[in-house]
Amino acid sequence: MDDLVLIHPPSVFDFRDRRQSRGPIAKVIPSTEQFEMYPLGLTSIAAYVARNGYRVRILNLGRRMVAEPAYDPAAALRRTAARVFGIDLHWLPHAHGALAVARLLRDLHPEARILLGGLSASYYHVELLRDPAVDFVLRGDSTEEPCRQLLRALRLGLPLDGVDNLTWRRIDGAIIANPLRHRPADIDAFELPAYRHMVRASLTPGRRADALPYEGWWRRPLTVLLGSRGCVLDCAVCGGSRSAYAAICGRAHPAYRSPERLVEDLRDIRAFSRSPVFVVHDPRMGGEDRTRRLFELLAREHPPNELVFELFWPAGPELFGLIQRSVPRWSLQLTLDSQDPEIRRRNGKFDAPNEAVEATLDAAFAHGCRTIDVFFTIGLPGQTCESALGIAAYAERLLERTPPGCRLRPFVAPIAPFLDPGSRAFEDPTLGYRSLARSVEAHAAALLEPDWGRTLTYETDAMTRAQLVEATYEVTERLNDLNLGHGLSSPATHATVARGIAAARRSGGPAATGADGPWMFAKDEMNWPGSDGIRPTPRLAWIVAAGLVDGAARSVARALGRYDRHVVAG
Ligand code: B12
Repeated sequence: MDDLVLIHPPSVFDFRDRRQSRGPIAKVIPSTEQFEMYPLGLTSIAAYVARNGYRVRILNLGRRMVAEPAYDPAAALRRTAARVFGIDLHWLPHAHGALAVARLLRDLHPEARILLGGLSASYYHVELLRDPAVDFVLRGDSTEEPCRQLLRALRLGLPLDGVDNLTWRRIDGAIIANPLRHRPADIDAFELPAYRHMVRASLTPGRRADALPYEGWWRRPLTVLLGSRGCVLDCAVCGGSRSAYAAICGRAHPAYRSPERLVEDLRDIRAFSRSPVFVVHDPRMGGEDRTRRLFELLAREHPPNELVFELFWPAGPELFGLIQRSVPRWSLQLTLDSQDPEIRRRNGKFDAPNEAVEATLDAAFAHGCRTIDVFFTIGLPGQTCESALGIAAYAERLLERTPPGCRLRPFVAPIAPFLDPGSRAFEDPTLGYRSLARSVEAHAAALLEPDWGRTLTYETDAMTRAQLVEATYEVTERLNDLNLGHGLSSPATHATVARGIAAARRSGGPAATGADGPWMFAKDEMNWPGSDGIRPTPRLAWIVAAGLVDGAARSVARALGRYDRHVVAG
């Protein structure tokens, strides 16, 4: 029996029995509308507790249900034996799936303990504990060590009040929230994400189908470098912002991964992937010294993978020169949100005039940047219909001024399906949002609505839900035309997107766009050139071999009762 099985649920547990039109809610990510990509943190938890001798595995139930129509989740869960089942409720769009899986497991395995975790579970820990299907929530952005503490306490029968960050139910029914003590400033000690663990698990016969992060991961592995936990910005609509992290994770400032450790992570990625690597958060976030050091190390590394950086504020020749000297192939992602600087200021990202935005784009291209993805958002504070529609004209301007041979791709997405709990937009009524769901249960119920307009759980003082939906269609249509006109998408994709939007508009009802119809770009066109997947390398062979040796040593130690000696680094 495993000590811990970490389960990633689909968004809606019985989605296969429903006809729902989810519109654009998952069109800019590798997942389908079931959000079947699991939080990468599951791998760092699994790697950490495994290193301490516990038997742990990941079961991506969502992916299996999406990919295999005959897969029976109830039968699979019945066969799965574990002392503790950990279910992620990281993204709130899993509210329905996570609770349904918890309740099913409670029925199937009444003796097992059920643990939830992730940002949304942390926010809603007390409500979740009121559900008899939930025994524990581990709060915060760093639950690797608290998870070990919990497994240890359960194994040895120790009191639960000693487990950091744990919310639990006392024998008399009282809900106890232990202090959020574990908020490590040093995040170098964890494998983050634990690619070695991921690769080993997805190469292990019998485990592979359960362990894949999403369909097609081996062909096109999306990999990221996670430079920090927490963010310096306080964007109104983000549940991972400075104030949201302070409230939910007790973290007032980001914790940074050292440039040395990030380069080590990159080596692990290179061991199996030649696909582009996404560097999450603006690389300048930790200050000038850290930025210089990172690029100094990258210059020595000379990574063959394309690196894709995010920018949160304007940049110029200084940063781009540094990147150009260090990274042979690089691109940018820029969440500009709106063409209106006043709306950007209110939200808190790219708070700068449009001249500064355009100078940034020019300088990036001048320094060899290959592609710039510009993301626009619908549903921002203070954004009217007119302003939302203005996105298309500005996208056109940016496309027109892109130098020949350079590639800029505009994207638009509504804030959907939910406002992030903990974000200023969710918490502060003066920002102009009316939220139509406050509890986990209300969000779970919203996920059962037949169309995405009715799943939206908010409107703003400038736009109703119907207007948010219509503005999304209109801007998407305009961008669809622009993309075709600028050679960014194929005529076939253009025609399918146009048909999908027209059908969605006409019916406003279920299944109008089809579960997986393309939106703006086909998922294939969104893939970066060079996304050609896996490559076996000596380092990969070494990672696999070291894993086998390690696993054998752990089994022996465990058989001798010698485990959990609080091993931190691997
Ligand atoms: C990187 C990232 C992504 C990556 C995903 C990478 C991945 N697979 O994890 C991409 C770009 C694909 C993405 C997509 C989405 N994201 Co995102 N993402 C982030 C970002 C920028 C950083 C997250 C991070 O640092 N993770 C670090 C890893 C190591 O930790 P972790 O995975 O969070 O896990 C730790 C804890 O959360 C916890 N934990 C997690 N699960 C579990 C389970 C158990 C049992 C336990 C005990 C603990 C636990 O312990 C882990 C280890 O300590 C945050 C913003 C921010 N600043 O935080 C938004 C954020 C998390 N995303 C968000 C959203 C809404 C989404 C989308 C739903 C958006 C959409 N509509 O498309 C999708 C969902 C994707 C899917 N499942 O298919 C919101 C979540 C708000 C909320 N509470 O619901 C955030 C806060 C902000 C935002 N709006 O972007 N995202």
